[in-house]
Amino acid sequence: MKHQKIIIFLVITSFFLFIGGCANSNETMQPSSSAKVISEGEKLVIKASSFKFEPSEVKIPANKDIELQLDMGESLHGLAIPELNVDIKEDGESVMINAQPGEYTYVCSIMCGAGHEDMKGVLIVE
Ligand SMILES: [Cu+2]
Repeated sequence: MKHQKIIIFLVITSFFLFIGGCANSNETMQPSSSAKVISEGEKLVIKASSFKFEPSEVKIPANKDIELQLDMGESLHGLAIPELNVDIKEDGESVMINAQPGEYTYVCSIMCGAGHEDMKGVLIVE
């Protein structure tokens, strides 16, 4: 009888360890919280200012038409995603993008000053 109790105890303990292990591995699968998530039908507005993009990390669904708009107010910047043939240079201008899964870098395409080279963002498509 004593052995049986020990075995039951071990089975229950390992069961909870197993569940705990699964929960932990799921946690590491969570997307990083810093990326702004755009769902299908939502417009992606990227704000450009001196010298950064907001958001600088954004996630969109793959193989869906997403409207991408550049918002820069009074400042003068461009928004280029070379791999997607995107190069917006007017405030409020928008284009439709439809991308394969992957990570694409967006950059400023107008020489805007000292921080120009630092104007970068990541478009995560998945
Ligand atoms: Cu620039």
